[in-house]
Amino acid sequence: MSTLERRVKEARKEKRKLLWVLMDPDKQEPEKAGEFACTCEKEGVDLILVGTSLMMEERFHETIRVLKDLASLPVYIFPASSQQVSRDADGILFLSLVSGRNPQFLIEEHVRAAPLIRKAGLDAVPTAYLLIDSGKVTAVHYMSHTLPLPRDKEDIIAAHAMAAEMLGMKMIYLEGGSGAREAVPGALIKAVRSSVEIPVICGGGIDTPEKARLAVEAGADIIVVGTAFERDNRAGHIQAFREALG
Ligand code: 1GP
Repeated sequence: MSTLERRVKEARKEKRKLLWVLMDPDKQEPEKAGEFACTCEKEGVDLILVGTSLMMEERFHETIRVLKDLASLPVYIFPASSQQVSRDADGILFLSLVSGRNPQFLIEEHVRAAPLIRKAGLDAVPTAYLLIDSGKVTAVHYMSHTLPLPRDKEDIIAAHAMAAEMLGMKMIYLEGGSGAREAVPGALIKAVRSSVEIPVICGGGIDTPEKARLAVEAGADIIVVGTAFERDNRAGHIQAFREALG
């Protein structure tokens, strides 16, 4: 079992919901990201994900280094491609875009990344990534050349989650896409939660503490927030999300 799975398992046993923050190296300087990580740590954030759908700046590695230097939170890569592997991170969500049918994100990038991940000694967590339609074309929808799952087709989405669990994946990531207009609906989170045993991560468009609360009440174990903290990264704002998770 990976280190991250063990941590999440413990939290679930204690009925503690987790708050993960997504940092995009394209959107801020490494030093700023480092300062923000320190605030996150003080406010009870559990983990930092680092990822970007394009990598327009050359500061992916530098950002991870600074985050690890300045804060002691675990830093995991949330990769968009096999080029996003850094030996300074603690681990990586080894994502399969199972909502789509593009072999590049079902096996191709994995084959390219696997030797690099092994060499870097990263904690790799096989994670099923399910992109859910959120009312607009998001970066991941466009860049991955895959169709998101229709948000009202709970049975089809639950079947994807079941298949991922049967294939041995260790977490489900229900994703509305960064900056999604609408977060993943509670009824859908419930449907997935009741279909699988493995932890459910939920992100995309969770831009208020209320939305975070609704997602965990519906059964999400982990909430990922990115855009809302890019807009306002003050301690009080993070605290409000933390409190919403109970
Ligand atoms: C994106 O789920 C994450 O992959 C975070 O989404 O930026 O909308 O918070 P937001």
